[in-house]
Amino acid sequence: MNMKNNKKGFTAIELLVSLAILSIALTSIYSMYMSFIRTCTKEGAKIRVQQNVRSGLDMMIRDIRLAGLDPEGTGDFGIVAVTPQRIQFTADLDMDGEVDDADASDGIDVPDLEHMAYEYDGNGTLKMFLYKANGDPETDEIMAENVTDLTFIYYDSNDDTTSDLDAIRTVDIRMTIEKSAGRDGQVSRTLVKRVKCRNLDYN
Ligand SMILES: [Ca+2]
Ligand SMILES: [Ca+2]
Repeated sequence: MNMKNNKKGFTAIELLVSLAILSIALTSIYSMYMSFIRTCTKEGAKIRVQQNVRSGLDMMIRDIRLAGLDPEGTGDFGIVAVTPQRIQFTADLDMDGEVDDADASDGIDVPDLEHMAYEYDGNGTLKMFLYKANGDPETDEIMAENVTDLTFIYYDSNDDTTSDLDAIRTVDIRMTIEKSAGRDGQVSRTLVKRVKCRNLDYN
C-alpha cells in the first residue's frame, strides 16, 4: 500500500516536472516561432518592395517596347510626346484599329493601356498616366519610388539621338534607384535599359 502511494506520489511529481519542462520548451519554441514569423514578414516586405520596383520598371519597358503597335495599319499609333523625363505613346493592344477610351472605373484592363505615358517627377517617383482616346488624362499610378534619377534618351534608326517623334526607334532608359543596404544605409544603383520599339518601323 505504502509502496503504491509512494509510487503514485512519485508519478505526480514526475508529471509536474514533465509539465514544467514541457511548458518551458513550448514557451521557447513559441518565441522562436514568433521571431521566425517576424523575420519572414520583414524579409517578405523587403522582397515585395524590391519586386514592386522591378515589376514597375519591367512594365514600363514592356509598354514602351509596344509603342506604335498598329496591326491594322491605321497609322494612328506611335509616339505622342517626349521629354527627357517623360514619354507618351499609343499602341493598339486589343488590335481593333482604334485608340480605345481608357476607363479606370471598372479596373485597369488591356484597352485602358492604349494611350499612356511614363513620367519621372524629378522627386523620387516614376508614374504611369493613362489617357482617354481624345488625350484627356484618365488616371495615374505610381510605378516605382526611390528613383533618384531617370532620363529617357531617344535614338533614330541610325542610332543618333533625336527628338523627332516620327524618327524615334530606340529608347534608352537611364535610371538611378536608391536601395536600402541594411546597416550601411542607402546605396545607389544606376541601370541603363535599351528598348527597341520595333513597331515604330512600320509607322
Ligand atoms: Ca484598340
Ligand atoms: Ca477599364
